Amino acid sequence: MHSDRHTLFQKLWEHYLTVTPSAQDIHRLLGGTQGQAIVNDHIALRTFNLDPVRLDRLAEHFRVLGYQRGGEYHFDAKKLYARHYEHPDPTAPKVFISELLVDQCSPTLQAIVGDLVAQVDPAAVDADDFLYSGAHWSIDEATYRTLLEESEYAAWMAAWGWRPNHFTVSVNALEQYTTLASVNEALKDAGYRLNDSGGEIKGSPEVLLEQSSTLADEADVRFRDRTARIPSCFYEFAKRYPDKDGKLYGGFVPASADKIFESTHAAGR
Ligand code: OOG
Ligand code: NI
Repeated sequence: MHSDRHTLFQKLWEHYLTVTPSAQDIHRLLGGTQGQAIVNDHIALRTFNLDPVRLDRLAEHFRVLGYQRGGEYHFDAKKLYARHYEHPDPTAPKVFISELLVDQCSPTLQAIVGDLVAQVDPAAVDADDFLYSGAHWSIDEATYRTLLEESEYAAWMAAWGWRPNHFTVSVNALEQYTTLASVNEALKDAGYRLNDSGGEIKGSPEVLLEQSSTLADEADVRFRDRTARIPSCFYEFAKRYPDKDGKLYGGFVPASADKIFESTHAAGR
């Protein structure tokens, strides 16, 4: 595990960019006209609720860096459970980690995913690079398609493995843009497609968080039998509002998160 937060996030960012080139361009688009660097609100990671790769094991990489448990979130229809982690240093990005509740899925999915996870060396889970180590297996395209019919999340994990699913621009920290709507307009003007599941803007000032995201980039994944272009990772934009004590809300909103997950869907492209 990394002993330095900045090194870990730098590595995560580099690996994210290899399959999400639009993030680098959007970074420039939103930050290019100002001296200040883009602030990352949070990253998200995905996993399965199977040993040795459970949510808790991923969270351990952040716990050793001083992160603490935040809220927990349930997504019954998608069969997902999630938690967020936050750091006493308010400039540290938050971390949103979800896991697929594999035991609630079909016997076919359980068999496929069980076989993939069995190929992970348990020692690799604690290694420095685990959170950006990708897939620890090789699958054929038909297996990917079988998973895709039941759970887009499972298929995404099978194709991409462990890597940050997205980074998030803190709109609060942008100088040129004050509203999420104006960020969205700039992105669309530049030709980016937004995830409009649940509307382009998820959440509201009332729930203290507004979010939007691009539709995931597409990147080549090497299946055992052939290489195919499939959705990879996306970029998110978040604006937080102060609670009644004047403190910026630091949690997540389940109804919004439920739609953000769909940024990796291929439907409607
Ligand atoms: C996470 C989706 C939820 C948020 O900010 O609400 C999320 C994912 O797609 O893995 O990131
Ligand atoms: Ni997010």
